[in-house]
Amino acid sequence: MTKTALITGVTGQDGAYLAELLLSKGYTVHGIKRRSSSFNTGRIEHIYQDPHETHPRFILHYGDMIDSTNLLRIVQQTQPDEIYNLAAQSHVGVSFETPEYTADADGIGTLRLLEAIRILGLEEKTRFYQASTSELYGLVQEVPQNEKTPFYPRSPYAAAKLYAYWIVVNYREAYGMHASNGILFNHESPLRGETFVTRKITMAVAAIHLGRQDKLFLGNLDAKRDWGHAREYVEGMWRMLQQDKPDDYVLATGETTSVRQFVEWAFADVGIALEWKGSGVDEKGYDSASGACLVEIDPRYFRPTEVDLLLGDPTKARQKLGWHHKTPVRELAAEMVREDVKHWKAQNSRKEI
Ligand code: NDP
Ligand code: GDR
Repeated sequence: MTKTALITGVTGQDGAYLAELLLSKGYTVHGIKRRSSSFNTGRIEHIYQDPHETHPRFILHYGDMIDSTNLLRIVQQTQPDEIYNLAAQSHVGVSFETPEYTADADGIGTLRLLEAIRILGLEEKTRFYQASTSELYGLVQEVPQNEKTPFYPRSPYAAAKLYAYWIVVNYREAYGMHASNGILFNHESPLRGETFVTRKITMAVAAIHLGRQDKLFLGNLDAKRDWGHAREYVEGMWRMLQQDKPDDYVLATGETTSVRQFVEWAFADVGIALEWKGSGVDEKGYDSASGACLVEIDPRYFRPTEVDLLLGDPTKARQKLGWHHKTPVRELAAEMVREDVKHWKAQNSRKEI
């Protein structure tokens, strides 16, 4: 029997990879997209199916995590076997500027979906995946971080996701729902949003290499993250929902890298050896060959409270789900730079037309 999945946040990085994966497994996939005045389906263009086709397997619905009437109706219409709740205001820095909205969409939005399942009497049928995050660990208390490490959120985003994490655990225990939290450490790809640090770096490095941009402005260079490849992480999400029992799992690589190191790698991939001079907000990165200043610090990108170090321990996922990451972070950086060079070249040739 074909399974039916509903993905919230289908237009995002993970939504696009997950939709592709589930379609390849024969699922019928429903996705929720937000109404926007500009085009927001670029990442799923390649799997888009005309709704006029007979029996389309990929179907989009307008919706929003802050509208429970709409979520209820979509769950009722689609009767999903699996819901993947990926929709969120997912930018940590932006959550300091839009804290109430972030709490509503990321925290209460999760409750709205769980309630939709309950109101419709789908507790037995519908399995639920929640996009939880390593940001829950926040202030470093223990390294590496695993499923038992205490949480200490350091942003409105992380506080909203903390509520979502616990309401998922509570609905699992209270109503016997098959609801699981994937505590995912950072995962990136050429589809990564352009304001997250890895993609911001690779886009800028590619643009500098092609002479389209002079300089890259960044915030905290010393933050360390456990970066994996998004395509591999969506496979882990799916595996969580195929288990007989719901549970919570960390997905991570078990390696951590500083923002500074990632910047050096990205420049090295276009043949530039970066040299740092100065300190604090006056630190700058120079092309060691030409002496040109390529990286500067802009304190605007500092966060009021920072998460200094994330390093995950994926042992439980390896043992119970048979999941492990494959792409080393160095290779991930190279792939992102390569794709962004192609991206800007395509823009150039479009300009010439
Ligand atoms: P993205 O920011 O790329 O995608 C977020 C998605 O949510 C987009 O489709 C966005 O729509 C949608 N969205 C935002 N607000 C709403 C709303 N109010 N109603 C409906 N849809 C909304 O995130 P990722 O794909 O990187 O991450 C997926 C999930 O996993 C998120 O919940 C994120 O917080 C979480 N996460 C991500 C990690 C990572 O490293 N990538 C690590 C751990 C957790 P639109 O395209 O219109 O903006
Ligand atoms: P993060 O990702 O906050 O870990 O959240 P992001 O890439 O935004 O930041 C990583 C680290 O880089 C530092 N940094 C900068 N960050 C951005 N965005 N822009 C800059 O210019 C910059 N300079 C330095 C940050 O301070 C931070 O320390 C991501 C999101 O996908 C969340 O949704 C997800 O839950 C977590 O990963 C796990």
